[in-house]
Amino acid sequence: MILHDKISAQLPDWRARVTKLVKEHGEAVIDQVTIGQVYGGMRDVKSLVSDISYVDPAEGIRLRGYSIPEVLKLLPKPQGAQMPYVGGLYYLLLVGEIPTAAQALAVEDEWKARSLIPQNILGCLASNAAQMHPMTLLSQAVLGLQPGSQFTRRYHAGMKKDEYWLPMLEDSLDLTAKLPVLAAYIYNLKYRNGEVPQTDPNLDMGANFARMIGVEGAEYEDVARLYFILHSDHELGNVSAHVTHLVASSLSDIYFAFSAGLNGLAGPLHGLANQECLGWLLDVHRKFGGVPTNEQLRQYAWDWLNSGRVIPGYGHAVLRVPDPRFTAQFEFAQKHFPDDEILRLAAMVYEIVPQVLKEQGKAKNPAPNVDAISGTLQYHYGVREFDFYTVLFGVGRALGVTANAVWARALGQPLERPKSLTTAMLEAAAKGK
Ligand code: CMX
Repeated sequence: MILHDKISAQLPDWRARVTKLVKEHGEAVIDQVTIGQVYGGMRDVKSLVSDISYVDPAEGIRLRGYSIPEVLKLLPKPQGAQMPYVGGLYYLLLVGEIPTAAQALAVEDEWKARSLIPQNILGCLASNAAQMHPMTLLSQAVLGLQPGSQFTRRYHAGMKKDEYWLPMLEDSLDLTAKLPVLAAYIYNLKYRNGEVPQTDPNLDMGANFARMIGVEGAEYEDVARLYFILHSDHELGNVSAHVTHLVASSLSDIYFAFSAGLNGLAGPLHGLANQECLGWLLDVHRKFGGVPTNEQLRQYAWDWLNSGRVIPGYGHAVLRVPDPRFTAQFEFAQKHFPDDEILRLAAMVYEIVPQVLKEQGKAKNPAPNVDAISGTLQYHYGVREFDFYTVLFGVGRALGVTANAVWARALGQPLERPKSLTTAMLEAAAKGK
C-alpha cells in the first residue's frame, strides 16, 4: 500500500533525527512556565511536538508547511471540481508531500475498500438515534468499531515496538474510511429516511458524502471536500487533537483515542461552536425579521456579552488574526451565493462583532475562527439541522489526529504524563521559595 511504503521509506531518517536531537540536546530549555499559565489552561506552554501541522498566531494553520490557499491550489482535484480530493489531503498529512492524482486516488480507493459498517453498529445507532445528540451517536459508533482494532489484537499477540505504527495506520485507514458513512447514516436516521448509505465506487469521498446525505449538485460536493480538508488538523494542542494524542499515548488504539477526542470536540468552546454559531445567526435573523441594521446588531452583540455569554465563532486560543479556514469558506460563499440572506448576516457579524469584542477588551483575538462561517455554507445547501454540524467537523478532524497518531507510534512517543502541583506549592514558588 502506497502510504505504508512512503512512511516506511522515511522512518529510518526520522528516527535517527529524533534520537540524535534528544540525546545531544535533551537538556536544552525551550520555554518557561508561569503561574498564570498553570492556572490559565496551559495557554502557549510549548510541550508537544507535531510535524503534521503548525498554527502561526499571525498567519494561521500550515498543513505540512503549506498554507490553506496553497493546499487548496496544489492538491489534485477530481475532474471539473474546484476543491481537491480529501484522499490527497490525507496523503499530504501522512506522507508530507503533495500527491499526484494517482496517489490521491490510491487513498480514496483504500477508503472505498474499507467503508463497510458492521451490522451491530448500524443497529445500535438506529435504536439510539431518537434520544441522542449526533455527536453522542458518532462517538458511540467509533467505540463500537473498537473490537476490530488490528493494533489491539497484534499488541496482545506480542508485536514489537517498532512495528506499532503499522496496525495504527491500518486502523486509521479503516476508521477514516468508515466515518463519512457513519456520519451520513446518523444524518439519515435523525433527519431523513433512515437509509443505510451506500458508497458509489465511481465517486470520491466528498461527492460520496454529498450523495449519502441526499444533497445534489457539484457545489455541495466541493463544500464537503473543502469542509473535511479545512477541519482536518490544527496542530496538537487543541482539545480534540490533544485528547486523542493523550489517550493514544497509553497505547489505547485509535478507536478509544478518537472517541475521546470527539467527546472533547463536542464542547461549545471547541467544535460545537459551529452549531452554536449558526443558531446565533438564525436567532438574530428571527428576532429582527431579517438582516438587522448595523446599530441593531451592535446592540444585540453587546446585550449578549453583557448577559455573560460568549459570541460563538469569534476568538481563538492561539490565532491573533482572522482564521484562514474562515476566509477560505467565506470566499467560497461570496463567490457562489453572495445574495443569501444568512451569508449577508454572517458578513455583517464579521464587520461588527470584532469591533464590539475589541471595545469590550477581554478577548485576546476578536477575529472570526473556522466556526463563524462553516454552518452558513451547510445551511445554504440544505443541511439545515445544525446540531449535525459538529459531526462534520469530527469526520474532518479524524484525518489530522490519526495522521498524528500514526507518526507518534512510528517515532515511539511515550506515555504523556505532565506534573501537577498544589496551590500551596505555587504560592511558595511565587514567594521565591
Ligand atoms: N465572546 C465573548 N467573550 C470572549 C470571546 C467571545 N467570542 N472570546 C474570548 N472571550 C473572553 C473569554 O471568555 C475570556 O473571558 P474571561 O476572562 O471572563 O474568562 C476572555 O475573553 C479572554 O479569553 P481569551 O484568552 O481571548 O480566549 P481563550 O484562549 O481563553 O479561549 C476561545 C478561546 C475560542 C474558547 C474563546 O475565544 C471563545 O470562547 N470563543 C467563542 C467559542 C468559539 O468560537 N469556539 C470555537 C474555537 C475554534 C474551535 O476550536 O473550533
